[in-house]
Amino acid sequence: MSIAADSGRAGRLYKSIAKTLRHDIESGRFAESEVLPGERALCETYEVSRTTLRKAIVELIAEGVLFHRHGAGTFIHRSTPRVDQPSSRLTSFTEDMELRGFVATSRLLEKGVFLPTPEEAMMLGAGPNERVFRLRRLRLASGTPMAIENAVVPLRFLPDWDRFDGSLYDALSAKGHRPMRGLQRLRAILLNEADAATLGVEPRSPALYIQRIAYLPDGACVEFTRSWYRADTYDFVSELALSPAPRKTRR
Ligand code: 16G
Repeated sequence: MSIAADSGRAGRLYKSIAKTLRHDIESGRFAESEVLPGERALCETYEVSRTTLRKAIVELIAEGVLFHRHGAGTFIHRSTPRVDQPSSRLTSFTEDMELRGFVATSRLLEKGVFLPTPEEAMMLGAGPNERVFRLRRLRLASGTPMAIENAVVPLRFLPDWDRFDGSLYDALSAKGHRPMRGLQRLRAILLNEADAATLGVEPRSPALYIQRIAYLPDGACVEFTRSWYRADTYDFVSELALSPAPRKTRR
């Protein structure tokens, strides 16, 4: 092939990768984070070279779909404001459903031990070579699909992960690693096609995306979990208390 024809093909390729990436961002493929996955992961996902990927990213930055923060990576531009909603009890799905009178069950979607992604390592405060147990499950309440959950736990807290079955919090408790404190962040999203199919709803149905980081009493991070809860079946309730009135200042 001539050099001109070859460079023409490369030009078309990066345009088509930019288009696919734009579509994936819009359909919620990267909804769990504002940071675009790393170059290596993206090159593998889209089966392209770094040069082609970088050109596609530059194009999307020019369009305002992505933006680059020096030293921090490439971010997805989301214009909708987010609200942090505090919650008061650190319960498991099994406990939550039992409290409501449902039977909690799960369908296993993925289970295994991996090296953490950069995002997982950052969230868990783990080193890049510290192995993690990854668990992706469809959670059901008396047979109704409620949520998809991706839990990541440093392997040292659950060394016999291959025997895991049932409640994650029960398994951690049995090892003396019951999470004691957590930080949770929620936002509304539209489900992508695959997750919607798993949850048995129409593509682009609304859902609550919940990210939980849970800690042990000594401050070690034991869990980083991302969940997609169906908006039509789940009410998220927060207990509120009157806080002392702010003191009036004299003018
Ligand atoms: C809840 C937690 C999730 C935790 C799971 C354990 C939310 C949003 N998430 O679903 O972080 O991993 O419970 O449930 O509440 P399990 O003990 O029933 O497996």
